[in-house]
Amino acid sequence: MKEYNPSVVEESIQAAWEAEGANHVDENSTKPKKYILEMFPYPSGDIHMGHVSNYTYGDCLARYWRMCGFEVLHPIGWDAFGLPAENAAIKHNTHPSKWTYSNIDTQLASFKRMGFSYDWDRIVRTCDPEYYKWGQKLFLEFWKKGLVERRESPVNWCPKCKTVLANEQVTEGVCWRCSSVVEKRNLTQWYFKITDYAEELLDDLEKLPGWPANVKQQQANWIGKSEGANVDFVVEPLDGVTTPADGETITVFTTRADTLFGCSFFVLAPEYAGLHDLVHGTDKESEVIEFAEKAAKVSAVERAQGDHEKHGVFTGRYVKNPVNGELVPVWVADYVVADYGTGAVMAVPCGDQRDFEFAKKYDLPIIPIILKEDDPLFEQLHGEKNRVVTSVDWEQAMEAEGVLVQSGDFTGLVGGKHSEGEKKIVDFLEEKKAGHRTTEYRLRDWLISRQRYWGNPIPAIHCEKCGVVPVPEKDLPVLLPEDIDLSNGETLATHKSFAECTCPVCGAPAHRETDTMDTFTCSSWYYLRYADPHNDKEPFSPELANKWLPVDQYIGGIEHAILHLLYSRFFTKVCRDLGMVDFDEPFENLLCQGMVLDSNGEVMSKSKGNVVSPEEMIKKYGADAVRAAVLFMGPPDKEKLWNEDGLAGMLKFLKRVWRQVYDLKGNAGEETFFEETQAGKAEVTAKDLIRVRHATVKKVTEDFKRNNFNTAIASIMELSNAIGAFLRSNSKNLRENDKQLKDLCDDVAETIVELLFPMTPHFCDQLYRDLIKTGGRATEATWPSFDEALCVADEVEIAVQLLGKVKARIMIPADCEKETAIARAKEAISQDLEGKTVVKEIFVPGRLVNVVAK
Ligand code: ANZ
Ligand code: ZN
Repeated sequence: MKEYNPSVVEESIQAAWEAEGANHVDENSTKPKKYILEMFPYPSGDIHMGHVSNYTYGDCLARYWRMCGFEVLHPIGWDAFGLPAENAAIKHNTHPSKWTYSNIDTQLASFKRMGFSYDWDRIVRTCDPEYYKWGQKLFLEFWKKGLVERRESPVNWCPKCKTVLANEQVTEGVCWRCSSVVEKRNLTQWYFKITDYAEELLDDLEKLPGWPANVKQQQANWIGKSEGANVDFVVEPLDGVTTPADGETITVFTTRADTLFGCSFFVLAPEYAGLHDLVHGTDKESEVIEFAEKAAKVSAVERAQGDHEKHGVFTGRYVKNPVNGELVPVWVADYVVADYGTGAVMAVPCGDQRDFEFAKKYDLPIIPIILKEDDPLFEQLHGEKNRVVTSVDWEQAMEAEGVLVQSGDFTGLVGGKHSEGEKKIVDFLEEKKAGHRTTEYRLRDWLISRQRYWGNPIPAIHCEKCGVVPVPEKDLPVLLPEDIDLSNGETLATHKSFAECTCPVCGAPAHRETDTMDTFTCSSWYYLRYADPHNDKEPFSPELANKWLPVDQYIGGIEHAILHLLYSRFFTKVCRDLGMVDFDEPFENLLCQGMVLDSNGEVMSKSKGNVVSPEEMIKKYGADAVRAAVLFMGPPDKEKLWNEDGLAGMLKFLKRVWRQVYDLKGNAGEETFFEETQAGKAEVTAKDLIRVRHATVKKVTEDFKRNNFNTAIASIMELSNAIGAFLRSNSKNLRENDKQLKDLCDDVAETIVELLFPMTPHFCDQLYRDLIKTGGRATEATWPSFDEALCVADEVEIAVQLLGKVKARIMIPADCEKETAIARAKEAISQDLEGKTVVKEIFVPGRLVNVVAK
């Protein structure tokens, strides 16, 4: 076939791959392994351009590494549980499984149409009982290990999704999925104790040099390690009333123990457990309790934001400051978070902006105990151990480092986070047994139960006598019942035959747990299952997991920087501690792809009507042109602007390469394609072509190692330009059947086809089978090698300009000095320069000399 016709080529090559079982992983292979993985899709409907770019990057790498002699595991599957299926089912009166499986079929067909080289025998769908059974088994293992807990606490409830959410699924107070404002509810829920791994999850980020720095930073911030101290304050008894809190200790967490002498009040979170005891029977009781109930509704997120108006009320109680015995008034306020530290704060308005604003509002003293040397008060208070200034009228708190003043024996020390002052005061507290060093993490346990149908059932049973007991392993999986009428409001909890069961311990009638697991539990270990997808004895064999993992290159969206990636790291560490794997981190290298935006830089969305349909583009230009154009749009981690012209251009480029390969292989016969275009360009000799060929292979190889697919394509385009010029310059010799030239042509044809293969596989495989190696397959070709010595240009062509106009082209040594280049250039245009005076010469190495003359 002389003209490239994408649809014909792609159809026939895809049929060939299907028949040949291409990309099937050989478990017995002795080659070194690579595991290339893209985050598996959610089966939401048709594929979109974001899918196309994400999976094309992965496919390109998988194909590249296969060519480099690796046995490559490149699997695909579906993250198939989740709320959209349930909502769609309710809306269209169908079953979530029907909706899900039909969307999977559609996406699968599109992936095949794109020519992605997955091992189709390893498909994992998280809603298949063969998969979720093992998720339940892992749950039971986690439970045995003490990593599962049921507890009552205030949780995030999304009123629209009608389910609780993990902290990670609430951004600035709204649901990650539907953007409804999340409410706080006190509920008993299931948790994974991810906090047991907080320290390791933070420390091991250092073991991930192949991850983008911003993702690691986001994880570190989310885990939020704070080193500080717990400080004990004792509740002062009241005159006249006795309360359960008298003489009891209230502990605060502080990172700034150095500021203890500036503590002018004390604040408890509205949910603080000991609050009732504190005010019980006092005349403040009803006022405080009423306030606390109202304030508890301010979400944790808002409290942490610091910019909302703070409210508080005095409890009437005092606690004793352990460093100076001073009595400090205790307040309740809505800017203290219940589940951070101890839920109690020693307020130091001179050093903390939130305390400062609260002090201003309620007219509490702002005691200056830390000063900068240029502070107007410094002169007076420098070295002053006693409190002589009791309050200041500052504009804001001083949050940076400074020198401690009015701080007893600690006066004069440097104060601040991790400062000498802080160390000395904590030492003092430890000696006095009034405090100790401690570390706090912002990370909370992972709330995994969801009150929704379309998820993995939590394998537990509630028995009146035996309590909450695990479903015995032999009874796994706990199957989701098929017969459920969601549109009539039926849930697992109201589904009788599901919810009613017998206790596996005592045999009494019992109640099955009707919560399902957060779908993020399903996506936290699917990459392990791919190593052993059909195992019906265990989630995966440790041997196979250890063989294939860690994933060498993981590719996905930046939106998973915290959620999925953190949870997966946690699962891997637990599996390691369960003896199931012997590595610490699941993903060695991470590529976060940038979004594909429309040509105006806007997010593509159905509501905006600016969605580009991959299927339509494939029809118009072919899958290969779509793949190459997407790769060519820019660096993978940057945002990309969609431009259909790029597709047309890419198709044109492929057509040209197609003809060039025919020409190079001497198959053009009489009606040759030898290019006539580009008059005025320099000759390209055999020697030049050899150099470009080697230099291109070198460049593309380097580009692939850094995932720079766009520049790789640019280099291949330059190679094609050189081929075109070479064919034209040598058309006569080529027709004369020169043996040496013929060998060169063969080599260059094979090289360009192989270089392009990871990006445009159908196109290349067709050329390969037809022309490069009759009967061969590009899927079995090896990556071309290069000779370093042949990559260097000994001579380069540069343009010689006079006042910016090209007057001549000359060849100069590639490493030519500026002076020599200018001299040679002037020589070449000596006629034009006659009678003129040269004012300036500009030399751009490898490109041009511009002479300015009058
Ligand atoms: C006294 C103090 C003085 C503080 C000062 C800061 C500056 P990070 O670094 O984020 O860990 N804090 C402690 N528990 C809190 C809670 N449950 N809700 C709101 N705030 C809380 O923050 C630690 C600091 O946050 C602690 O140190 C405490 O205020 C406050 F000049 O103690 B600090
Ligand atoms: Zn029982």
